[in-house]
Amino acid sequence: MTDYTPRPEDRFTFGLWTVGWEAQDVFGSATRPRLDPAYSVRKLAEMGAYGVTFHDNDVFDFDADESGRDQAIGSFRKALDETGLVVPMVTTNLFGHPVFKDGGFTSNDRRVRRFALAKVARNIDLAAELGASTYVMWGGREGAESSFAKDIPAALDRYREGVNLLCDYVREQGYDMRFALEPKPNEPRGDILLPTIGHALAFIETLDHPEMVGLNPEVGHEEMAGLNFAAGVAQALWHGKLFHIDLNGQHGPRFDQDLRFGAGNLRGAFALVDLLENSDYDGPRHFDFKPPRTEDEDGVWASAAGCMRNYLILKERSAAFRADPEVQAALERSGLTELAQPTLAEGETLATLREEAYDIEAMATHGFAFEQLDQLAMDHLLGVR
Ligand code: GLT
Ligand code: MN
Ligand code: MN
Repeated sequence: MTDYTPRPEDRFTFGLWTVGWEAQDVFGSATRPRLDPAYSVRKLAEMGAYGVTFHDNDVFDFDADESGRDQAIGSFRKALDETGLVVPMVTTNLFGHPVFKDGGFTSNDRRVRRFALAKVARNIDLAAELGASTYVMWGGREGAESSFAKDIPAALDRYREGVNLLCDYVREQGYDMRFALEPKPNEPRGDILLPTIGHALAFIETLDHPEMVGLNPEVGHEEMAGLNFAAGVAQALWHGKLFHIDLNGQHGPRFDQDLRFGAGNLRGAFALVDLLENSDYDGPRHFDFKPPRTEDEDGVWASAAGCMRNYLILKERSAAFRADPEVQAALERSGLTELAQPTLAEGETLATLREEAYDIEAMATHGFAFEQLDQLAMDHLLGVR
């Protein structure tokens, strides 16, 4: 039993843009003032976080001159040094400025594509300087509203060209860094390229250095597409491609809610924590949420604390679930051990199977007891076991 107090060893990280979101949306202006990145760093450190992540323009403005940029980075770094917070991941803002209205790597305007790549390369230098080992690419503006506005194969060629160039750059510089693509089906574009984990996994295999590129899947993004996030993450792990993860909450297929982790689909969150905690993923537990527009600054920190608390509660629930002898018996009864066995035994062939006598009646009437197993999971999640 724990008191659910987050500690740096829990490896909880937050994007500066999450707690720092001023809460402007499509229908209304900001409801909160801007937070100084150094202030957010100190606040998150006090709360037990391990690190922070950022887009270039979360730290310095898009149009900052050299001295403005240096000053902003300096004050941010000072807060990192004072608190011991680390920066495991960095990313680029290729979506906010009007220049990126048709995307960065895949804009129909070649000048924009060239500028976007230069912007990323420059920020990769900063990421390396700060010790980040993961560089996220969320192509939120890489897409279209009209099927006739984007030649998808050509856009994917340009996407691949961009990622290949940046992989080469990281190799040339000798940086210890990998890229993580973040899929999303739509919003802000009507349709976004690489919309799901599956699309992104297939794209990665076409790259010059597929080993340098993995995924940064986000709970809400897969659920917006009606997909089971834990199942997608399990497949990403199976491919060795879970490089990073964005944790948040979502109520099914609708706009991207970015709720605090645990809100929305709680059963999905339980399955996810159970998966992560029993996997070999040892990267940060990164929260990419947006404290709702109704909240003042206290609400922002309450929301951030809730993300970590919910993760720790679910982690404890998962450990109790796995340790329960009745659960272990139920897993056995449901055939989980059997599924782990190869279908053919040593020396057998398809011919062996064709000659085998099958008791079809026994197989057809055999119950899998998945309901008993699922109810045990539910009991543990609800804290009654
Ligand atoms: C943006 C988006 C997130 C991405 C961030 C990385 S920015 O807030 O909604 O899902 O992870 O670019
Ligand atoms: Mn995200
Ligand atoms: Mn999101």
